[in-house]
This record gives sequence, structure tokens and C-alpha cells, in this order.
Amino acid sequence: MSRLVLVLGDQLSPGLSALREADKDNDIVVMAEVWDEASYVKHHPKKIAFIFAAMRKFAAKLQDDGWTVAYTTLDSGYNSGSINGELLRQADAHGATEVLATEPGEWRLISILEDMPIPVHQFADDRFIASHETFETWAEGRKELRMEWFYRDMRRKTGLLMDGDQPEGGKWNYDHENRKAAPDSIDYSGPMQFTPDETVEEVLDLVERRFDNHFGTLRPFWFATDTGQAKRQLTHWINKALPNFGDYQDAMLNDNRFLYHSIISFYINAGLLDPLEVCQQVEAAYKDGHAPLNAVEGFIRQIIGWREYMRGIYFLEGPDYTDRNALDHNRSLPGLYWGDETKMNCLSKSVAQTRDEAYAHHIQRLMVTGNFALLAGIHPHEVHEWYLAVYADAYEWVEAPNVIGMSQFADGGIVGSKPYISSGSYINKMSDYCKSCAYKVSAKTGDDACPFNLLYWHFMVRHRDRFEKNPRMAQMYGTWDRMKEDRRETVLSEADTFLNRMAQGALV
Ligand code: FAD
Ligand code: DLZ
Ligand code: SF4
Repeated sequence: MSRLVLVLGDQLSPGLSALREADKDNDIVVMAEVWDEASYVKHHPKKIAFIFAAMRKFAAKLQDDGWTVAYTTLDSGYNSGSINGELLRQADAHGATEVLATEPGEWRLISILEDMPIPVHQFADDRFIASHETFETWAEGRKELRMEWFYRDMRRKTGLLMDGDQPEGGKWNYDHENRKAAPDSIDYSGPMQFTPDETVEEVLDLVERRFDNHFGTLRPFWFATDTGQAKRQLTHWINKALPNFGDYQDAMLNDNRFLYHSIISFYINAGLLDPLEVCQQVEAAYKDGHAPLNAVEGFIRQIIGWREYMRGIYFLEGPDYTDRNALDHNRSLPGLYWGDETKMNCLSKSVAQTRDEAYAHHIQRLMVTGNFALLAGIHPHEVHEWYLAVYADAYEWVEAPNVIGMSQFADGGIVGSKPYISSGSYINKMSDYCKSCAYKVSAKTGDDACPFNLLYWHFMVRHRDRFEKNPRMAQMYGTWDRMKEDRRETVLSEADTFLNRMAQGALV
């Protein structure tokens, strides 16, 4: 009796646990492009095209390797529209009575598989360095779950950048060297861009026809869609950009969307690249003398530190995590997140880039779109759904802790010890956005005052009870208290006016 082996769109790894458990000669791999997954949030067309194209190529590779694959395309007349529907249909067609699966990266899909009328064995997704048990053991009994301590364990566990039991160079973290402001020019032309082949073109036509009402630009489409291409991008980036990655990690530029970032999160998260192998290749560049320690340590920390930690938090906190709203924020996400015109250049540029590329880098996500939503008091669930839809690397296990936790403080301080908020001055320091903005970053009040300046104080005042005892925020409350009374009133009333105009859909 054959069994079905489920491979999801972000499980495109030949060493996947479900495939390891299966029998190539008797079991049938099930892969399905389904409406439910593509539209439970309105994913960016580039993201859908990337996943479908990469799925089709992975299925072909499995077949070449001797697997029997039952693949359903979105347009197939038999398509039931859901993962569970496709499993049942294929079980019927092949007389299979059980399913082997690798645990999905989202509670929603885990419980769909648990509720199937036939047994589904969900094996651990061991493409990650820390298992659920490892993270739970690390978290147990700790008052605060700070990433830095977890990261050190991951360095010890992987041996990456270790000199015996000591960190390479004597320090665990070189982040203070990685905050340089934007340079005038960037001597890297960005990620490798791949011309769509026949498989990709077919998918692009399909996505164009079926998802024309989703936010985002489909063409030009340049993503890698198989492991070979993704590896070429990784090597290209290591050779040309890694040495500068650390220095300018937090910088933002009007005319450069990628700076020195690696643009590999789409590929790692879908399974085309293995995170540990990526880190080992980057470590080798340090050992060869090609890249400095601050760049290499900074990069490895993002992957074995932040990426693993975020996943740990998502599974530790449970299915209700995306409903958290510790700050009781209830405003609606304004239309500018979906491309409506705004005079705020930083937001306009970050959203336009998101629309065109399904990509924005970390500081754009955290300190522009995230910072603004937090200051403006947008409902975190709406913010979460926006991020999940618009970025090609977004799957709930990684997106939710970054948004609900790190960016919106909606988990009440599990991921961050203080909210990531700033006035316009931080954006001005790290970018050239303010130079071409209709607002003046130096203006604190008045018609041309940067909205971040007004909203910053609005946020601080409305959450005073919660944050004034936080030692890292006390100084700012002191600054506020030293301001003249009438100035404080002006700031708050102008912030209210701004928020009301935004809620009415006025151009802000
Ligand atoms: P680089 O800047 O070159 O970094 C290298 C790699 O480190 C990335 O490819 C990624 O795998 C990893 N990494 C870096 N930071 C993080 C982080 N905070 N969490 C997890 N991995 C990290 N990343 C996602 O993969 N998916 C998401 O849905 C996602 N949503 C985010 C939402 C917000 C509000 C914020 C602040 C960050 C989010 N991130 C997310 C993290 C980060 O922005 C992206 O991983 C990064 O921008 C991807 O681009 P890159 O490959 O060029 O990364
Ligand atoms: C994101 C996504 C999309 C857009 N489409 C599919 C699909 O049609 N078939 C599929 O198997 N997976 C898809 N995915 C990825 C899943 O949504 C993902 O596996 C879960 O969100 C868990 O991470
Ligand atoms: Fe953004 Fe304010 Fe700078 Fe304009 S002035 S780009 S709104 S930070």
C-alpha cells in the first residue's frame, strides 16, 4: 500500500524529513498549487510566481531522481483548491491511506493536517538548527528571552566563528561597527537577475491571469527559481558585496534598493538554500581573508541568531501569537501601504520598492513601514497581514515574530525589551530620504513638520504608564517633561490632526 508524501511550497529541499522517511519505490509525492494558500492573504504576484515556478522545477527534479510525483497545477480542472483537498483527492486516486509530511511553518496548516480524516505523520522540520525542544529548553525558566544569549548557544552548537570555546576575535558581537550611515555611492550592482525560462514564463502568464487584483508588480521577474541559480546569487554576493555588508547594513538610499544585502531570504525560506551551508560559505570567506569579521559575524548572527530565534518564539508562543495587541492599537492600515500617494518620501519609496520587488531590507521594514505603523497606532493584526502578503520571503513562522514582536511590540515585550520607535532624525541619519521629502525633518511642529516627529511624542505620551519606568526610555520622558507646556500641546494636537486626516484618506 503506497503512502502520500506532502511537499509544500516552502519545503523545496531534497533532504526534507518527509522525503527521508518515504520509500521512493512505493510512495507518491504530492505537490499542489492551490487557491487557498495563494489567497488566504493576497500574496504579492512575484511571491506566488516564485513559489509556483520553484515548485514546478523541484517536482521535475524529484521525478528525475526517481520519485513518482502527483503534481496539481492551479489551473488543473481537478484542483480542489486546498492542501487537504488535494491530499484526499490523491489518496483516493492512488489508494493511499496515510500521509507523511514535514511540519508546516504555520499553525493554521499544522491544524489542517491534524484534522485530516486519514492519518498524517508530521515530522520535525530539521532544516533549522534549533529544534522546538532545543528552543524550549533554552527558554525555560528565563525571565527574558533575549536573542543574544540564544545566539551564543547557536555559535557553540554549530562551531561557526569559534576559536575553541571562545568567539573568533574575542567578541561575540560586532554590531557597533555595523551602523554606518548611507554612503554616497554603492559599488555593487545588486542581486543576480535571472531571465525567465519556459517554466517561469508559463507561471508568469498564469499568475498574470489569476492574481491581477493582488498588490504588486509581476514583471520584470528576475528571481532565482532553483537551487543552482540561488547558489549562484549567494556566491556572486559573497564575492562582490559581503565585505561591505556589515558597515552599511542599516543604511537606506533613494536610488538603491538592495545596497549590500544578500537577497537570499526568499531562497533560504523556500528551501532552495540550506542555512548552515550558507553560513559555512560565508565563514570561509572570512577565513580566506576576503571579508572582515564585522561583516561575517553580522551576517551569521542574522541567520543562526535572529532567524532561528524568531522561529523559536513563534512556536513557543502558540497559535494566538498573531492576535496579540498589547498596546491596544486599533487604527486601520492607511491606503498608503497599498500604494496610495503620500508626501512622506521614506514611506513612498519603501512601499514603491515593496510593490515592485516584493522586497525591502530590514531597516526599511523596521524603521520606516514598521515604525510608522507603530507610532500611528495601527492594529497589529492588519500590519501582520500586510507584511505576510507583500514580501516574497514572508511565511508566518518568521514574519509574525518580526512584526507582532519586534516591530509592533504587540507581544508586550517578548522579542524586544523596548519598542523600535524613532522620530525622523534616525531616518535622516541612515538615509537620503529626507533630502527629497515634502516634509522637513528638522521641523518639529507646523505644516511641514515631519510626521514621525509628531507621532513619536504622541506614542510616548499615550503609552507613558507602560514605558516611563523602562530605563532605556526614561531619558526621553525627561526631554518631553522639559518642553514648554504650550509646545507639548501643539505637538499632540498636530499629531491628532495628522492621524485624523490620515483616517479620512486625505493626502498626508
Ligand atoms: P540580509 O540583510 O542580507 O540578511 C541575511 C539573512 O539573515 C536574511 O536572508 C535572513 O535569512 C536572515 N535575517 C536577517 N534578519 C532576520 C530577522 N529579523 N528574522 C529572520 N531572519 C533574518 N525575514 C524573512 O525572512 N521573512 C519575513 O517575513 C520577514 N519579515 C520581517 C518583518 C519586519 C517588520 C522586520 C523588521 C524584518 C523582517 N524580516 C523577515 C527580516 C529581514 O528584514 C529579512 O530577512 C531581510 O530583509 C531579507 O533580506 P536579505 O536576504 O537581503 O537579508
Ligand atoms: C505561500 C504559498 C503559496 C502562495 N502557495 C502555495 C501553494 O500553492 N502550495 C503550497 O504547497 N504552498 C504554498 N505556499 C506556501 C504555504 O503557504 C506554506 O507552506 C505555509 O504558509 C507554511 O509555511
Ligand atoms: Fe520620512 Fe520625515 Fe524624512 Fe520625510 S522628513 S523622509 S517623512 S523621516
